[in-house]
Amino acid sequence: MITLHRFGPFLGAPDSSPFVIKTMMLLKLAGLEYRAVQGNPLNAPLRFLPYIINEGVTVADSTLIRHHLEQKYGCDFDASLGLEQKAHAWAIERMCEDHLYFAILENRWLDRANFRNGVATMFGAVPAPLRPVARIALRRMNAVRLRGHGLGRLSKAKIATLASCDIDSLATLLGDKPYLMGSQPCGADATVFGMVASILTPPLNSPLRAAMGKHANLVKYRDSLMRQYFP
Ligand SMILES: N[C@@H](CCC(=O)N[C@@H](CS)C(=O)NCC(=O)O)C(=O)O
Repeated sequence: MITLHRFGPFLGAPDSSPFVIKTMMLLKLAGLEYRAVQGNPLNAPLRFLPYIINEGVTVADSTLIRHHLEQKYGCDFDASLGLEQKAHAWAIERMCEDHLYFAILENRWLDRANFRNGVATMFGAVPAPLRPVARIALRRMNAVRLRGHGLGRLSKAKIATLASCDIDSLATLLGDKPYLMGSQPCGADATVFGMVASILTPPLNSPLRAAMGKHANLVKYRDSLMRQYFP
């Protein structure tokens, strides 16, 4: 049995982390049963969620979890893709995880109202007296992470402009296909769905949500994959 350490459902989305949503979807695509438990990033191997424990083996990082599933269970998430499509899929994943994600992070953690109405409500696993300190510590940690990445050094307006380039590209790449690469879901759908659902679903006031909401195909994609994988 695979144990997935995750945060938990978040304002209508399957989890507060797009990387956890990605991992859940990969497990579903692979047809593998798993048990989801409340994770604590402070005890996690990389101080991040998700991580899994599978027959005594701990694997952290959603992409390394994917590699582990491929190696251990022989699942091929990209069986329907040619080499060039696999390269596109990888590039799209990197755009989402290493760029767009940081705009989500800024919007959720640094915007005061979104922080209060969103991630600040996710500290139920922390003992009540420690919650205020944990909130401040994690908010600071994410501010440092954003600055280290570089996106956090830009103004809110510039972050929104750059994130919109990602969002518009995703909409163009998806086109009118049911999945990112065609009529079959592939590994990158797990990443893209994680990001799209994380931006569109929580009712937070966000320029990213507004930009994505203008793309009917991304909204349809979120609705359709949500129905299929997270009914
Ligand atoms: N590269 C990692 C990124 C994971 C990540 O950034 N997780 C965030 C949540 S989205 C986290 O656990 N942050 C620590 C925290 O919120 O305390 C992956 O693919 O799993």
